[in-house]
Amino acid sequence: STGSKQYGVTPPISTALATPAERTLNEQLIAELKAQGSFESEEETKKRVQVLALLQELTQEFVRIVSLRKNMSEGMARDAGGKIFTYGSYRLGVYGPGSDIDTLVVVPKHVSRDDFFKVFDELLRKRPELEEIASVPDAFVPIIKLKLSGISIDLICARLDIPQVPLNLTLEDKSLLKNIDEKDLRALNGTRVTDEILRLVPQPVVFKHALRAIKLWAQRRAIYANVFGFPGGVAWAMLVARICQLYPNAVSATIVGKFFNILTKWNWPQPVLLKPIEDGPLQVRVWNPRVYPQDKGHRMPIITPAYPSMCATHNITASTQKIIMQELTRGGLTVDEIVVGKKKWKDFFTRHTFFHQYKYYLSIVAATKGTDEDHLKWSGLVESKLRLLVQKLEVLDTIEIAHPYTKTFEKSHVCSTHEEAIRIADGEIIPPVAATATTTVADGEAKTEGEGKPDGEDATNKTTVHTTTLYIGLEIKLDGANKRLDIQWPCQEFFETCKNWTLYNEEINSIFIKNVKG
Ligand code: 3AT
Ligand code: MN
Ligand code: MN
Repeated sequence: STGSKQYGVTPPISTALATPAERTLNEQLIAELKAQGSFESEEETKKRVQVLALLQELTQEFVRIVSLRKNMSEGMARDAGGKIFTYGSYRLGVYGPGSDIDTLVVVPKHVSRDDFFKVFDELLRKRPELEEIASVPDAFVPIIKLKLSGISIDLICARLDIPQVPLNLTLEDKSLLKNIDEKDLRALNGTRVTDEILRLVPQPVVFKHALRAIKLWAQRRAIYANVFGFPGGVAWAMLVARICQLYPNAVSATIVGKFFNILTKWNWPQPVLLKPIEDGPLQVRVWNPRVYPQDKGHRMPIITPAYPSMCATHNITASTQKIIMQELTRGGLTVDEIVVGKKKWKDFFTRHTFFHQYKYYLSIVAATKGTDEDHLKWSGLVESKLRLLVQKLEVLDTIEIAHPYTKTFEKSHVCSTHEEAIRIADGEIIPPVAATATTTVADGEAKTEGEGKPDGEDATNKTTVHTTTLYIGLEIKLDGANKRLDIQWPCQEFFETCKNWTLYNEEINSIFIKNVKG
């Protein structure tokens, strides 16, 4: 039992301990998660701990070197400290064999982000464990992506307005956010939110196993993707955390059952909160639907617990809300059948049927005649705008649901003639990214198929065209006055939005939309 402390903004619904039947169901759930490959081996986890220990050592070395260069004494330079924190799936305890470690380096005020990209970068490059490294100092959140001993690391840095960063520092105190810039604030946010979520759940292990189950379920049902208008990892984590607060003594399998029970009946747009929203010392916006019309428009608000609180689900549209609600209903019914012994947990994780569900699909293709890097930027832009197309489609009288698929299909074509390249980039030749490809695509990541590295030896005379294809399933209602489906206008507007991108170059970037029958 978890005692009498109240977690969350209301008292619990039930403080009952698990029954023997619930314990059995819970063991079966964890066995199924194991069978599905959700957990990595103890050995691999040990390696993560070692890599993190190395990163902690390098962080202190980094701060020491920079401090000495600023004329501090050896003693002061050591005391300046430096500490790493984690966020993302590793911190939440829901990482699998392929997960990265999302790591934050916190440094005192005399160490700059510039130092991070020069001095820390250099220290990393000297390490024999280093396998890959790529710095992106001008990103929204500046980042060094690297691989150490086979483990991918997303490394970000935050500078605090304090002279020393000791090993016992926590990031809980919001006054630490004073006098730091926006990039530092963003870098701190991931850890502050995950730490707070973990502090706000009564039994972290119960939370972690339940979240693993919900995360795998959401991925299999193709409703895990923040950019495309579904909840992302942090939002799913907060939903599970809220259920844990309401049933503080339950086991994970019970939490999963209650998850559907509560969320299918939730009075949206009432927000899901893990604690009361706090005011703070900064001139930054805190989510507040009474003040901001934009916030009032959020359909399924799930609010981050750390100051400054934000809505993690502002991307949800009318269509994606319907799809999420349908999936919550299906999930709930499946768990009910599992409880009475009619189904197994395996059935709960059954894959979606997106490509068999609709009569009409749109395929949206972003193409680049250029390098991988050129294409990554253009396809990223188009992906980030897809939900705007969804919103323009779903308001039409003829469209009931515009359902965005949560994965992309990538292709590279080495064209022997310039004409061929132009025809592919203009959508005349539809690249062979048939909808059936989905059966070969694994969870989590988009799969790159096809011709392999285009920058081969005799690529000099050839033009490479990269394409990214996205899909939207359309549920249409043609009745009475609405006899014809006309999507000209939404598509045109979408093209214009994409082409308004500051880096858009009509010589290399193109976009087109095709109708595909189911
Ligand atoms: P994996 O187990 O790594 O697949 P994860 O939940 O850790 O799952 P990520 O490593 O992709 O997923 O992301 C971890 C966090 O980093 C989630 C979010 O707070 C932040 N993040 C990731 N991508 C972006 C992005 N493009 N913009 C802003 N924040 C991001
Ligand atoms: Mn991660
Ligand atoms: Mn990451």
